[in-house]
Amino acid sequence: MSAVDPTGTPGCEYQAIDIEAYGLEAFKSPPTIRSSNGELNIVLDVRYGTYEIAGCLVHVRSYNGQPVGPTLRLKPGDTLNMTIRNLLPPDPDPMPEDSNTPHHFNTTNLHTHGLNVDPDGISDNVLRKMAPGADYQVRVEIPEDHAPGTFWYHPHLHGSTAMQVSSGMGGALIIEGGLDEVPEIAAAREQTFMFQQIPYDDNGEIEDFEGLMGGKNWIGKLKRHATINGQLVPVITMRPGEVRRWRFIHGGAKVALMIQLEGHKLYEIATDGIALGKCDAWETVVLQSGYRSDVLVKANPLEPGQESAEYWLRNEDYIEKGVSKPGEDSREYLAKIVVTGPPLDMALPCGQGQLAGLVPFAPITDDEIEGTQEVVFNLVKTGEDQFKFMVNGKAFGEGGVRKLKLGSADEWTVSTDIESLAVRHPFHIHVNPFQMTRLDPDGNPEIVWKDTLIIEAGTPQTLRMRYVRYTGRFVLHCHFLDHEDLGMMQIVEILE
Ligand SMILES: [Cu+2]
Repeated sequence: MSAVDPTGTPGCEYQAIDIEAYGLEAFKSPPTIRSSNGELNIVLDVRYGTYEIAGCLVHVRSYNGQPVGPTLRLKPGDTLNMTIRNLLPPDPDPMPEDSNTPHHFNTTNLHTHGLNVDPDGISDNVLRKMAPGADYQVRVEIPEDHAPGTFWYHPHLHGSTAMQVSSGMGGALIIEGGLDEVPEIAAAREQTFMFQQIPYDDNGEIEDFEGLMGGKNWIGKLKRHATINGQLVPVITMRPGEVRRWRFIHGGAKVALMIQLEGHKLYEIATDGIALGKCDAWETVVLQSGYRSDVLVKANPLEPGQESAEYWLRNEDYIEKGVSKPGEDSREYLAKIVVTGPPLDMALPCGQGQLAGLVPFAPITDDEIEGTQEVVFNLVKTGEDQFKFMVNGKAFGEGGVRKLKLGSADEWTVSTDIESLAVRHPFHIHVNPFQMTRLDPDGNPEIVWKDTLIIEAGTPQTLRMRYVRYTGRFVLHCHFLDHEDLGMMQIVEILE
């Protein structure tokens, strides 16, 4: 298409998006599919979808032809049975000599991000390949005592991960229970936000890997706008005093979201799906690619005589970087909250100790630590515009399987190599989450559980991880998914 139409398709130009013209419609949730009788059976089509984003008719790889996959809701003990029908055309490219050259954008697989499930066989096996033109079964057994929370699914095949996830292939995967049963939270309406950053070109396509590279491209050249469940700046209507539970998922490729709701605190109750055991009242919740955050929000009362009030859910990052100016570039705006109607007096479960019993894991104590693990992300310039992406000095496939012992726990140090190109990389590991210490909004240290964590250059992070339930091979990697396809990934193997 681009060969015959070098000027692009009308509506898809690289220009600031008018949210008044293309956004501000009522918030829509993706279709939701619930398990019943212990099973959730779903057919997921992997195919090109054609749909509109901000006046551009995009034509990109998708789940079911939609900008976001269906939300899957299961309970601990359930089985997720998926049939992945890969309806994409055959891969036109031969297998490259170096597997760290992005390739085979039409071959896929499936990862359940954040779940503690079997990484082998037809379960959460990211080493599987699902070539176009066939159906594939995925069967994920969720353990009876799995932590409830907000997780997500997306493709994870080395070579095509960034292309497919950037194109919008991802959906929420919710394990019910835990926080959901706290009376104040059960009473609150729940909404799931899949944040995406779809980097379509001026033809509405995503075919060029280079176009995915770098946050600068997204912010600078493309001028695209983050979407929520495929919508541009949706409108959420709440009653004064109403409490909502929002499940935030950063299903985007790259650029951080620094989320604020004007005039309101965001009461974080879970990080990467895992209950915090308290409410952290933040001004700003930072989401990096792959992160989740569950927050409660309580709508402000109206002033006497006031009929409604409007508040923007904003991305502070765009204002700080000076790329978005109110009234000119709308990218700071993520959603609009309209508070109207008769008041409600809903409670937040944020008093002393109300959520304390809900943390699903015991802290990993000093006594439990058996050994140490070190992860270093290296990004080395190898020539003009050529880089090598590595973990501990080795690109993916160059060897270096990390072996861990089932039932043990280690302390991990994760850093980025500042001798090479010092950039930040989000660390993500499959199968088992990790414990880390962060500062809460009052500046006091608190233990949280996560599966994805940004590692700033020059700031190593110390994490603790215990390896439970499953042996087998899986991966750790940088969750800038282009970096992953380019080699910043390592095989991990848990042995008896
Ligand atoms: Cu990286």
